[in-house]
Amino acid sequence: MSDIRTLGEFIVEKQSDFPHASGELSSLLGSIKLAAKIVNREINKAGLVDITGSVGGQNVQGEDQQKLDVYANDKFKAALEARDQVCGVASEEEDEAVAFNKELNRNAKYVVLMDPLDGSSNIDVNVSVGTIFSIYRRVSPVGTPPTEEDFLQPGHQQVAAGYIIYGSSTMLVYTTGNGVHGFTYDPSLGVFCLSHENMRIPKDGRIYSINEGNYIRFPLGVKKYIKFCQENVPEDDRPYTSRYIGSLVADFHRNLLKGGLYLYPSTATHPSGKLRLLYECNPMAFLIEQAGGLASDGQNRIMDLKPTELHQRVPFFVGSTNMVRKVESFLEMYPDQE
Ligand code: P6P
Repeated sequence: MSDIRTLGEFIVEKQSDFPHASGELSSLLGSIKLAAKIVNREINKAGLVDITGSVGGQNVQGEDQQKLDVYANDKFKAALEARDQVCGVASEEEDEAVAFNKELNRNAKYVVLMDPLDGSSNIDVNVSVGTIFSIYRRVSPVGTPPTEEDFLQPGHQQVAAGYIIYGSSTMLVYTTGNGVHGFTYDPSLGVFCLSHENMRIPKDGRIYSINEGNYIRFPLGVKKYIKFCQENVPEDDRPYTSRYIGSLVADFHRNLLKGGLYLYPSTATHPSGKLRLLYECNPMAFLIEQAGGLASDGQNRIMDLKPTELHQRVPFFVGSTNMVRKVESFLEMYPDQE
């Protein structure tokens, strides 16, 4: 029992690593932990009760909202509002940013951006889904409602980011800028236990994750990269393999552990790419850089992009350093859409 280090204990232990540690960020992370347990419980029984399937509504992305999307969004918002560390939230499921109007919340110094249930179209077929979160210190004056500028900060301003993957086991993986740490949920104890301290992604890998159904409209450089992977069977190593789950958190998590590259370039249906900069790409970029990898839009470091809109999309290439650099080199050599 003595070797179990819970997420709560670890956050407090590492609090001193965080500049101006005042316990507020620790408390904020604690609220995310609580919401994750609640959502995990519902996902694990989704097949048994009538909570899967669509609510009939659509979110700002024009995507059918699954009941669990709405449920997860509500639970994370409620947990964040209750702990008084957050003055507002932006979410894939909310058209506009949500300001928390209690006095204590207005005096809070953090904002949170989140995709409460990414990959939710996979719920009904029992494939792993995830929650993605990104935390910034507000730039508007404390004591006032949050402004758009609080939510449109570049990714390098993040103070923390992470995801929960609801898979064969449920894990919470986060960074506060001092490495990436993974915790596996033990439902019998009701705690997240440290299982992956200081996660590092291999500099190179043999797994590429892309929806090849969109091949015909990929940029030429991406087509050339896929051909390189398929034809470049290194003498001294394993050939490349294509692994695509269709759930960013699941593909990202596997590539983080084994080495690999996730690609979502511009396509016919998504000329700017599909992934959202603020609450998918930036948090994943923070995590991958803290784990020794890279995240790019094909030319630029994701975390250097200056956001202009809450739900803006960008092309997204994230994973092992050498693989990101390789696909960037092909995009530079062949910049045109073929
Ligand atoms: P496609 C889920 O909707 C998501 O945002 C990511 O989790 C996933 O990687 C991607 O979109 C899947 O998109 O177009 O391949 O179905």
